[in-house]
Amino acid sequence: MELYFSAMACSLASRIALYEAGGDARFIEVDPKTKRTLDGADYLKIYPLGLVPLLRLDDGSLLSENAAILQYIAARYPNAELAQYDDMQRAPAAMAVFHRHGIA
Ligand SMILES: N[C@@H](CCC(=O)N[C@@H](CS)C(=O)NCC(=O)O)C(=O)O
Repeated sequence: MELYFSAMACSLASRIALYEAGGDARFIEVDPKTKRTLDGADYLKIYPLGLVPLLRLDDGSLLSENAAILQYIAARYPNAELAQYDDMQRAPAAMAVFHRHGIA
């Protein structure tokens, strides 16, 4: 799995979650101005919107949006206890994530 991120950007949330979960991920930095990764790859060919974060799963699927990536990481690594699975605890956590990212 690979997480595309930029320094000092909102992708830090997904990066921290992956660290906390102990996920086996490669972290690939994207320069937000040039839209190139540090090894020179054209990020726009990977993700035409050019935004971070972007998570590439081992099967090649791409996930964007912090709110979606955070939920994916929490579900994939339940032992890290990043999310609550009781309905009345999960709903307020979802509200916090969606509000934080301007969805609600
Ligand atoms: N709603 C998206 C926002 C993604 C986003 O806007 N990322 C910013 C960094 S915080 C970005 O890639 N900006 C580069 C640009 O606008 O060119 C999310 O939460 O993942």
